Parts: sequence; structure tokens; C-alpha cells
Amino acid sequence: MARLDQVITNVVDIFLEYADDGGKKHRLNKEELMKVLDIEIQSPELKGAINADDIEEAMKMMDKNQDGEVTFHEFCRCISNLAKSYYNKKTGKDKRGKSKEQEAEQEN
Ligand SMILES: [Ca+2]
Ligand SMILES: [Ca+2]
Repeated sequence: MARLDQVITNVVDIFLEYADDGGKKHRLNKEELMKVLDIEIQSPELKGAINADDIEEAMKMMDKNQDGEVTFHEFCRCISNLAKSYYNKKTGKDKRGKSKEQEAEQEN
């Protein structure tokens, strides 16, 4: 499989694998989210970026509508933010002290 094929199918497959484990289907509850972050993210930097070691904080960050569950939409937004923060780090963008709003404007 090509690399982007892999990335996209992985995001969906990983989400469903954990989300359908217990509780509601297609939703990550706190325990399921904890497992995803524990097992599927190993880079200390990425773990740090989403507070993976503090499940309450990670949940707060990912669960945008605060209904106690992470939907695929919320999961994708988080993955995309992680990708952006890695991109910014790699390209040195985060060192110029731009605000988040400015970055969003440039990328949209
Ligand atoms: Ca579930
Ligand atoms: Ca939610």
C-alpha cells in the first residue's frame, strides 16, 4: 500500500478498533482513549503534545463538545493538530512566535 493509503486506512482502523471495544460503538470513552494513547502513540513529543499521560487533560483537549466521548470527527481533528505541530517543529515555524490564529489563516 502507498504511504498515504496507509495513513488514511490506519487512522480509520485504529479509531474503530478501540472505539468499538466497549461502551458505545464508534465512540471512544475515557478508558478506550487511554488505551489508544498508550499503545498507538510512542513518540514522547507527540505524547506530550496531547498530554497523553494525563487522561483528564487529553480528554478535555480532544472531546470538543464535552459529551464525555471522542467521535471520529474529534479524533481526526486531534490527529491533524498533531501533524501540524510536528510540521511546525520540523520546519521551524513554531520558533517565530506566531499566534495560532495567524497560522490558521495562512493554512486555510
Ligand atoms: Ca466505545
Ligand atoms: Ca465528544
